[in-house]
Amino acid sequence: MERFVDITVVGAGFAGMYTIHRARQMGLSIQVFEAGDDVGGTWYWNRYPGARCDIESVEYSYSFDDDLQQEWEWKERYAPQPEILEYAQHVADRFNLRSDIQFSTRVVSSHFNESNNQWVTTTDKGDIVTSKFVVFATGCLSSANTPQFAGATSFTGDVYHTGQWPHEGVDFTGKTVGLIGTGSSAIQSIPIIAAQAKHLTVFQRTASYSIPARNDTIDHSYVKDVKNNYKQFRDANRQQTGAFGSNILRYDISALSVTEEERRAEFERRWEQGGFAFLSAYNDFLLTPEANETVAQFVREKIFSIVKDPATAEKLVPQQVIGCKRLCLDSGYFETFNRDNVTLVDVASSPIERITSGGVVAGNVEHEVDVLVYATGFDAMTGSLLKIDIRGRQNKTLSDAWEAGPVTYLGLNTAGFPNMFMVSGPGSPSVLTNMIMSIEQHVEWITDCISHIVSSGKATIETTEKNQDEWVAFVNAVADMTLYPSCNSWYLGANVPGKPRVFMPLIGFPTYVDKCNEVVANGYEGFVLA
Ligand code: N01
Repeated sequence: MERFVDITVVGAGFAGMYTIHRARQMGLSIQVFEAGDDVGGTWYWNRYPGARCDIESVEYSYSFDDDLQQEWEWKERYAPQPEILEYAQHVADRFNLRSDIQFSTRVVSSHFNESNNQWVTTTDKGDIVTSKFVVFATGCLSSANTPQFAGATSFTGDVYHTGQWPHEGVDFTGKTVGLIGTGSSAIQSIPIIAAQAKHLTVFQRTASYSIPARNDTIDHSYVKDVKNNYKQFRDANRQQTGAFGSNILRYDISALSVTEEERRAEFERRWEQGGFAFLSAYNDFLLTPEANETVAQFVREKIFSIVKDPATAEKLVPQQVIGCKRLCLDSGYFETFNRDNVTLVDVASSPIERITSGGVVAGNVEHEVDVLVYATGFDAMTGSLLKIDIRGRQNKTLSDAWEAGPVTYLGLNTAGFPNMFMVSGPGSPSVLTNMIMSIEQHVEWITDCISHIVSSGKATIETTEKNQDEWVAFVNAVADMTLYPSCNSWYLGANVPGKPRVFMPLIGFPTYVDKCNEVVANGYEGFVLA
């Protein structure tokens, strides 16, 4: 296919889907390419057992259409992956989005042609599309990270990655399974795999803090209340740092300003309640090590009280700051280590040396397994962008422009790449928020901007190096006011060997939105419109 459109979009997850809807409303032509064979993005790929969102269903959903949010009925407090995928498919049907999406097609390159200010995008199916604008809706957690262990290809059993799970599912019955990683994906899948497998060996490099999710069927009277006031509910959520949880009780006081007894009673209440409310009791958990330690210690004691074998409990107890890696929510994670068929191997003290044809070698011990599951996360925020050969002015690649780490203005655009936008790019709040709220805000900003460029007869919009350097410095200065940079998280790129360490997401959704609106009110301040 060779054609010209106003906007080429890469990705048909929640960001790409909403971009189609907005572009149509503005009378702009659009071509979306999607590697999967249906919509859903992260919820299309992450089909591992137990995959579930940990933002409540009534919040983790589009707000742009009131009829849509009124008619859709969530079944559980936290929607499981199949339900979210079904929701994405429903939206695609309802707004007839698929007609602008070419599925099973991976974008290979996107080059800016300076002679006519157009982008030329090519795909692995031989398509060539020319467009005035290109929007990368490629997702923050979409490029699976598989560590390159020596001997990995010699393994003769089945190998899976949680982020690229087979559509037909996996039956672990009777299998001896090895699972590498103990992040959110692992913590959700381990209890289910353990219940099915003959034996499960978990290879843990860093112990994770996890809070009970207390998932349940949805409370219909709560949903009714939300739906009666959905707009106010969404507006209130947009005023929260993470764009969710306006219904969470927060005390605007230090954890250290109350007695230990009061604090423990509060933590206990929140542990029973489940979910992210746990880290919201006081206002300084992520600001001072002393406040953080109060809650970290509470969780450590909970782990000791749940896990019966003291040596295993000792290994499962995290030492880092709580919340500086993303907090996990679980359904019976620590309890799983009380099962006879589950073994925990610490690979921090004795790293995985190699994979053999039938096992994993760590600390000179070969752990025999016949199935291997990588729950090793993602090359987050930049991985999917940098896999595409993106070139801006003077044929400069995005990889070169981001050699020392991603540089963007507002997480929306990079200097030297005119008319190119990223949805929830590095430098925007994205992964520290309810992603769908962030996606809606970005897609609306981007499509409004495109509409403005088109109607004002301008050829290009792009930021400058000075603006983006100042923005990256600002994002990092905000992070440095908190405890976030204190551990090796994927927010910093620390999980991928060789990846430059830059704190990528911006903390604080409401102030970010104000800044984006101010930029527009000041005639796209910080961008050059030519
Ligand atoms: O990935 P992760 P994830 N040797 O990067 C380990 C979102 N999400 O897929 O911590 C040994 O968190 C690594 O160890 P370490 C959510 O934002 C949301 O679980 O780097 N181990 C870690 O334990 C989440 O944060 C939901 O020392 C190695 C694990 O692999 C994000 O996605 C559900 C290793 C990777 O954990 C990513 O979560 C799932 C090595 N060489 C995901 N390399 C919900 O909404 C890596 N590891 C609930």
